[in-house]
Amino acid sequence: MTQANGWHRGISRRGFLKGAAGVAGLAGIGAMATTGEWLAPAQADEGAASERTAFTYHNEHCLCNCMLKCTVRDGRLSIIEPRPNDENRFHNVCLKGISEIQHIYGDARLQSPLRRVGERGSGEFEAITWDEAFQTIADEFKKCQDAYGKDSLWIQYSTEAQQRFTPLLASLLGAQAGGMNGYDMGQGNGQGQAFGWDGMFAKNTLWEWPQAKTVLLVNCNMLETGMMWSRAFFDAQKAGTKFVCFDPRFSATASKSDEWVNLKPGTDPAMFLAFAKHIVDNGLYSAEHLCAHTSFPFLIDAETGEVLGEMRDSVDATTGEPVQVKAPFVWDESSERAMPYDTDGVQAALEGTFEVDGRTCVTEFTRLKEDLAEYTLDWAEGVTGVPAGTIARIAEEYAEGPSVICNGVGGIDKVGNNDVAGHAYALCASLTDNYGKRGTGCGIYAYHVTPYNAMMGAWPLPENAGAAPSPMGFYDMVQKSDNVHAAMFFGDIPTQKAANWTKTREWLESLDFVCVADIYQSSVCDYVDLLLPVCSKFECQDEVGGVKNANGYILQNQKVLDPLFESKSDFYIEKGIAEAMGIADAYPENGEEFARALLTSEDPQMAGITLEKLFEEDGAVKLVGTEDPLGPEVGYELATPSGRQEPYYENLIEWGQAFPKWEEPNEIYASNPLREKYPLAFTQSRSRFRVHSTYSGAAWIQQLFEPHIELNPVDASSRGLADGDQVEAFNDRGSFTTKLRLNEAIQPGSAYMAESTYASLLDGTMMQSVSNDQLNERGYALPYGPMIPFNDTLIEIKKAGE
Ligand SMILES: Nc1nc2c(c(=O)[nH]1)N[C@H]1C(S)=C(S)[C@@H](COP(=O)(O)OP(=O)(O)OC[C@H]3O[C@@H](n4cnc5c(=O)[nH]c(N)nc54)[C@H](O)[C@@H]3O)O[C@H]1N2
Ligand SMILES: Nc1nc2c(c(=O)[nH]1)N[C@H]1C(S)=C(S)[C@@H](COP(=O)(O)OP(=O)(O)OC[C@H]3O[C@@H](n4cnc5c(=O)[nH]c(N)nc54)[C@H](O)[C@@H]3O)O[C@H]1N2
Ligand code: SF4
Ligand SMILES: [Mo]
Repeated sequence: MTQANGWHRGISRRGFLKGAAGVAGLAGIGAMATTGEWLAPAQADEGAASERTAFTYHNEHCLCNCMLKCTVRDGRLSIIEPRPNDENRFHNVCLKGISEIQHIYGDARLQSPLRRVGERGSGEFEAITWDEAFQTIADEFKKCQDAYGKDSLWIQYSTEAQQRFTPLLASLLGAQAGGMNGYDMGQGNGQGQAFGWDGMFAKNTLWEWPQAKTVLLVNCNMLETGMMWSRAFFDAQKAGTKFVCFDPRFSATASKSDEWVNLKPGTDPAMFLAFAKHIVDNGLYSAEHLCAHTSFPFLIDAETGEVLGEMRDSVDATTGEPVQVKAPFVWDESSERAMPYDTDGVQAALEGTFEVDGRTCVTEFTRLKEDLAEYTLDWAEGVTGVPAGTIARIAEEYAEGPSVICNGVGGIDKVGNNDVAGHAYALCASLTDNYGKRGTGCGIYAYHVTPYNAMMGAWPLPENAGAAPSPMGFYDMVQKSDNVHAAMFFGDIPTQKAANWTKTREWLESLDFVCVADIYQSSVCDYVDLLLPVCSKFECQDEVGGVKNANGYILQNQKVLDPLFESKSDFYIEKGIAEAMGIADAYPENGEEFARALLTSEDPQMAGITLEKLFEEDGAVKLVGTEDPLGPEVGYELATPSGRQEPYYENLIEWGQAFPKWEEPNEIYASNPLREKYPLAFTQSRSRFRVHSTYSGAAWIQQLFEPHIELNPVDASSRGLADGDQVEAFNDRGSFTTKLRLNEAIQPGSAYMAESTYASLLDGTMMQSVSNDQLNERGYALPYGPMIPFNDTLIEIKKAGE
């Protein structure tokens, strides 16, 4: 494992250590340089060695939040195992968790504060003291905000970097703290409106799958991406639930499902539009359900699509402000006139054309039938590559119910037409009465393990504190002009939260100052001015390093070890900067004071959960009153304006998407002339061996999983490529180099890679160089904004160096 040396380009790690000599907190650094130096003696010393245990939680971003019991022997973290738990569902650990006993001591750690001495991108740094680092940051932040205003500073956290204490610095400095994410809400953008969602997840949980007859897994590899919740899949399968996995790759989840539907990438909307047509054409719906619980009988202007109705006074649920809400009309069959849908005794017509006040109107259902006309089974076979008979059969099984559509957030979520897919799922669920009852549902389930969330307390900030609003997400900021002149990132945001690395790199170079705080030497490190070493979740300065709410518990991050090398926690890094800026008074004294503030809450679910109780109960206390793993039944009363399922989106008429309408992906569509140059649709998704880039530099994990791109053997042989070749993947945006692996599980005409890995493991290149950054304009009209079309990317592959 030569990563640290490779990355530092000739300045050896020993050189850094010498440079940093004399810095407080350096204790023990020489002795713990590599795993090899400590593992054998630590084992040999068993028994004689001092031993203690402590408890912490692990990663958020693998969506598992395992509770861990850690054994420290002779000052070394030596054993990681699941924290004993009566509830089997939460008694978990994976290989990544166990391997932390090597990873946290590994060469990929950032060890001391480093200041860039060469050009940006040269990777040349010198070690400096924490005092120097804090003063430099304070000076640069002040310079920037004095010259360009408070919002010219951008301070943003990766998800994984905000799992201990709430970040405060952006709020205290009035800096921008990051806008919309641009990922993971693509299908949700099209799905949520029908059911009045306010977030990413389905309203019920995956524990009720045994009550479903069929679960459709779409763009979802949950057996790797929600590993610990695999038991919900297998328990339901044992109980007789049929799992159908829609994936252009024979994924781990496809391999365990009852049926695998091998559709072409980016074609999910076509699949589900054909489902809807088949359901409607064959009467696989209950007219009674449609009239009672959905908007299908609502009247719309036949020409404009506008929903007819009367305006009523109401109150906005979030702001409490008075608002006017439209009460839609239906056609009452007994009186033969239009009237509000909620009129007592109204007999709504499901279909028909009517004259209302001189306007020709149709019901939403009548419009749906017209809109679906072209989406025949044969058409869908042509687009998706799945036989028409298979599409028809699965649509019938789904319609019979109770059925679930469980979408992940990979695949199409990162393709331009993602919201159309989500909208089409919602349409199918609503048509077939597969929403609102136990064993039914639609949305993100695979990581939705508990419906219970606690409202935790907060550290009180000065009255005028608050982050500046971010007018755009990171993905936009790197492309458009804005007022940002300096930035600080906790984690590897610049390489992950925008596609097309060349543009991001240019943007980074345009800044006056960039600082990154991370545990590991991620790909972005070479391109910044200052690097700060963060300690892992196993290390704390105080006895408590964080508290959080996950999996229906309050979890505690206890000190397992003192911070390794010269690292500090994110909290103490923020506080150090605040001290240098003269605003440290606004911070809690220490972790204990911060934790107590977060545990002070009016939420009855948190009654009696104190810091002492968390220590007594080994770092995890279940929220009060959350015994039922299924959660409350969703019911038909939804937070939509009418309280019904509303799959017709009046606000999207101007986009031609009132009902979902097939739209090609942005780049990977079959007839794109660019395919002649770049014939491979390139999907990136997650792997059980990593949490995004994390574990890229974990030596033990690397023995099992090296960075590589996968191709079907057919595509490899037509290019003269063999398994194990070093290859270059490229398009007009850029290129990267990696190892090729042949895999029959990959559809011909596509390429696959697990995101993300360090540039140092890709010969200094970046996978993000090729990804598509062209946003779909419609995204700005949708609740969660535009999505980055990472997977809507065409590439070609050749042998490296040719
Ligand atoms: N090309 C391409 N790009 C993608 C995707 C894709 O499919 N293709 N997927 C996108 C998706 S869905 C997501 S969610 C994002 C995720 O990408 P990120 O948001 O970057 O992922 P995270 O896991 O939140 O953060 C990982 C980073 O935080 C660091 N870190 C971990 N713990 C801590 C800590 O306690 N403190 C600090 N300071 N740092 C810490 C890790 O070392 C690593 O650098 O990537 C997106 N980018
Ligand atoms: N171990 C681990 N778990 C994680 C993470 C991690 O980094 N590591 N990250 C978490 C995060 S932030 C996210 S966003 C989730 C994502 O996890 P998932 O929601 O499971 O998404 P992916 O694994 O990206 O992709 C799911 C599947 O979609 C398939 N796919 C690709 N294109 C298409 C398509 O056009 N149509 C269909 N139907 N399928 C397609 C891919 O082959 C893949 O098997 O994972 C989370 N869980
Ligand atoms: S990385 Fe593994 S051990 Fe850690 S939280 Fe995720 S699933 Fe659990
Ligand atoms: Mo994600």
